[in-house]
Amino acid sequence: MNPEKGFFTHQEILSQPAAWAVALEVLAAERQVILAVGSGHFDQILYTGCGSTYYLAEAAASLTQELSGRTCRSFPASELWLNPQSSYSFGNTLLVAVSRSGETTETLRACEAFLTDRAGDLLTLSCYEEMPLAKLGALNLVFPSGQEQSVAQTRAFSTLYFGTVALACLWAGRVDLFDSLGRLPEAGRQVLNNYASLAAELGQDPALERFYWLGSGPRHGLACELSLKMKEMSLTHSEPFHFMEFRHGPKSMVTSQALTIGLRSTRNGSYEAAVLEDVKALGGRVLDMAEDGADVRFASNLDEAIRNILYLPVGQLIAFERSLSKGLNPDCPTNLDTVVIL
Ligand code: F1P
Repeated sequence: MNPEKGFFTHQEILSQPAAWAVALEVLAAERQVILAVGSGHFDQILYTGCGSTYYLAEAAASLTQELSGRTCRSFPASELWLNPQSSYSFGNTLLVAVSRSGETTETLRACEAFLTDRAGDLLTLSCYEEMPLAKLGALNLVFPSGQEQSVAQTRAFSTLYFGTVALACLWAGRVDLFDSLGRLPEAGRQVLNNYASLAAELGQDPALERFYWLGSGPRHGLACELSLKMKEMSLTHSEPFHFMEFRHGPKSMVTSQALTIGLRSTRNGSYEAAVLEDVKALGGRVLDMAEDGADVRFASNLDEAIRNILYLPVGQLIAFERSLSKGLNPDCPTNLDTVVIL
């Protein structure tokens, strides 16, 4: 008998905090090797992936540069593979490649080309140790707790992202932040428990037709990922923007059928809240997610650098609920494959 629609996706979303706790055990065990790899004299650290894991790469590059001060950039794997000259300036490079499956062709080709050119060292993060990517790096971090049945990534994304946050903390010498990662699973459970019903209400609201996701700095890549989830799971038009960019044209699209979700930071919270107020003044719907004083309130008491993962669960659940409300099956989205093999 086939499981009910969305069975796997729902389990995967709800089990993310437990997956993060298991991932932390992997990272703690590899801590010294991670420090050794990151201690190299690199001119730049590049992050790469495809689809969800490209957006993860963007979020990871932004956070790592913010914390460590090192030059960090992100590219889709297809760009590193097919347009290397216009993608990255050559120099001693640490390439961090992220892939749930570990067998996406573009990611493998990008890594193989990088190794052939001897441009530096490769570090991989993936979920299946038997897959090719987990054999290519000088260090291959594998997170089995991120494995999932569903096509659209949720638990895999957040678990792999959790891994890159830990790398950023260690490479920045922020042992304090690394040590506080252990508090994220409980903070994630609180967000899921407190806001699953709000996510269901918004996901099931037939008056909503389109979604805009606003995030800046280390949160922009996460806004892109949540927008992709809405597309993949529910076939809904959805678009991410840097927070302040929304006024420069896109806000013209605001109507009462549009929900604008803000991944609001603490650092720039007042500027970002003003954008959401502008959206409300235009008659648009708003969901404000932040550490405090928001519709979705994390109340984690964790440093802003390590709590960005908490924006993911509610956004994932909104997409999941909308998919079901449209009679779709988020476990196997239309037109999508689990892995793109060329
Ligand atoms: C990358 C990816 C996913 C996407 C779909 C197809 O997979 O593009 O991001 O949602 O599942 O594959 P991977 O390299 O992370 O396994």
